[in-house]
Amino acid sequence: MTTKRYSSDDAELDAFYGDIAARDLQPLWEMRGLLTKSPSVATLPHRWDATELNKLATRSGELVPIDRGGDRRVLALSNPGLGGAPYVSSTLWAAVQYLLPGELAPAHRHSPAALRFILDGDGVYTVLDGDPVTMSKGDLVLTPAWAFHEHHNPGSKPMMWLDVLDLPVVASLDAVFFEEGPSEEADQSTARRSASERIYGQGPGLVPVRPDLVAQPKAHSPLTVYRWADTDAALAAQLEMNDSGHAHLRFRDPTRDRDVMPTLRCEMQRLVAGASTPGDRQTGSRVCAVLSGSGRVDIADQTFTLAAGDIFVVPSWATHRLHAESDLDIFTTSDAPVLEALALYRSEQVDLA
Ligand code: GTQ
Ligand code: FE2
Repeated sequence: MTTKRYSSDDAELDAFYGDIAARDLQPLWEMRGLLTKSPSVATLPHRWDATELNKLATRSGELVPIDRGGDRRVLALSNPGLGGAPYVSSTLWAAVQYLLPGELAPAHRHSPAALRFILDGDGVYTVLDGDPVTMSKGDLVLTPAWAFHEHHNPGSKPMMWLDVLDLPVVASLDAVFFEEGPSEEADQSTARRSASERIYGQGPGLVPVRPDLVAQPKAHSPLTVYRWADTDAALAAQLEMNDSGHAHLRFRDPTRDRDVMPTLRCEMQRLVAGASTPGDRQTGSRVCAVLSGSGRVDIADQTFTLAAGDIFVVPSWATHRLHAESDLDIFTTSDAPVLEALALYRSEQVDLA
């Protein structure tokens, strides 16, 4: 018997509770907080400060060789509400990864999907199933589930970036698989543009017809990198089209009506100085990162100041509102496609003072 034993002041009922516990059974009628009116969420609103993240990542580079633990030098953002779990929310892993000049984080693949958002710097390239993709400030790089990936820093300066994975979702479904890659010396070629971009990222609405270039249908976008120049232009163009001072766009699979990956939604927002977003809340959790600018975010009953490089988490169903002090660019990723696929997605605007 390892299950919880309920107790009662009534001796007969108490004996009954002993007997059912001995058979690994529990009485629903004694349970509280199972079917709550609205989500009961352990994940807490939290913001990690850019200056601290940079300092601590730099120290990890001085102290820890790349080959210790998963061949990645990664600091996981651990949500203070999750009892020490290395998860930024109940459904998302978020981390900063740090790679020194000359280092290689060797190839592996896993069933959890990942993405990288580059908050600063350049010089690193990642190889996705053989396709080298350079990483620079503002770029979004996908690492779809089960794609081999390795990171190279052939440059002269260290680089840090944000990783987000759907690991807690996949782990809770007992579906984590991992495999090391072939250990032969990796291809050092740094193609200026990945094959993925040359085939699927050449222009809006343009897709290949030649059968030798059309990608096999996969569960994710065939475009694996979304360049900052394109995102920046799209945000600027939206701002020209309305006077709200708020641009908001979503990264999509260019060939199908869906998000970039089956478990992760990616969006970018720009607020001009002085602008605010309408308040909102949604089921599922969001991880946001400040690419540039300053301001603040209200999450539930807390307010956090925001500066470039800060990373914060918005728990499920927590109200959320952004305010820009200077022009503010914010990347957001969430588990929304998972909730949508299961018909559990809810969102609404909320009037916040
Ligand atoms: O870069 O391959 O933050 O496998 C966590 C797990 C990064 C990676 C993480 C990973 C990686
Ligand atoms: Fe990985």
